[in-house]
Amino acid sequence: MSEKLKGNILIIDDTESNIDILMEILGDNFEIYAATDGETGLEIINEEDIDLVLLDIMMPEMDGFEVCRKLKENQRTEDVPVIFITALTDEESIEKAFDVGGSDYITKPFKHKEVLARVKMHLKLKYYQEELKRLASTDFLTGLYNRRHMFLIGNELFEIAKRYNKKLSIIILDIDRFKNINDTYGHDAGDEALKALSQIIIERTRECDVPARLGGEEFVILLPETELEGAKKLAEDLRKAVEEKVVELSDGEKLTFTISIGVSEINLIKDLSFEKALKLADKALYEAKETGRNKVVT
Ligand code: GH3
Ligand code: MG
Ligand code: MG
Ligand code: MG
Repeated sequence: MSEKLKGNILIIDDTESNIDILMEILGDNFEIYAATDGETGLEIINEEDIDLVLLDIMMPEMDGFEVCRKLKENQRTEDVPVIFITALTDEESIEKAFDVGGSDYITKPFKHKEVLARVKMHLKLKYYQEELKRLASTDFLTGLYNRRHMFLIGNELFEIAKRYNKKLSIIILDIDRFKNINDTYGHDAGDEALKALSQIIIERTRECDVPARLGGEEFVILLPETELEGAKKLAEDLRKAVEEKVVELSDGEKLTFTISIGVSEINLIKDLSFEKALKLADKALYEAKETGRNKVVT
């Protein structure tokens, strides 16, 4: 990561002079937001992209413990680190601060360099945590989601679709005669084909779609709020785009290839699980392969 850490820091303290001092310590390195009461602080954190909170404990109306508790209950803000910064030095308060989800505890009067160092450390930790989370759900070669993430989200989307009677379609696709591509042009060329296909998928899917590489040369796209007709249209679009794509290899060779696609819409009554719905799409893919490849079957 870059040497200069960036981040948006929210200071919540009912004493304005405390805010001023903290701003002086942190203002050069970070974007600072400030609130003099918990309610306002929670509003800011819900509206802005806050990376870390410096939180006073003793405040009228809502104290810092309560603010932290509320912040940790909210899925949007639960991962934002909270550093308590307070005049309270008793053990019970320290224990409570960590119990309600605080990441650190600094007592007033504080040392300026220590505040800056701790803030930087917690921002770094947050960055690495996010990076780990991202890596755990990403396919390294293509940048699409990986198999693990697809199943995780697939099961979630399936439950949502069932509960709220929403549409959900599944596209499963596989490169035709991929073994021949590897055998003829080499494994690196095969990888280039996988990346080109992924790019085509990314360009044609929406923000809420879940495009994933299942493994090898097989891909799945989950399409929330999409009926079979819409999914079929996208599938046909992808098939054509791949057919027309010419991949330029590093040695100047030109590579073309095709894909076969199976499509299914989750039938809320018949299908009892996400896995079963996926199997239906897979059956359609198998049929596409059996009946000539480079086609879409539902
Ligand atoms: P079909 O049209 O029936 O799908 O035939 P196919 O040759 O595409 O299918 P098959 O399953 O026989 O071969 C898949 C090949 O994909 C075999 C394997 O070596 C190759 N493969 C799997 N993962 C990767 C990868 O990450 N990169 C490359 N270059 N090849 C891979
Ligand atoms: Mg106070
Ligand atoms: Mg194949
Ligand atoms: Mg395959």
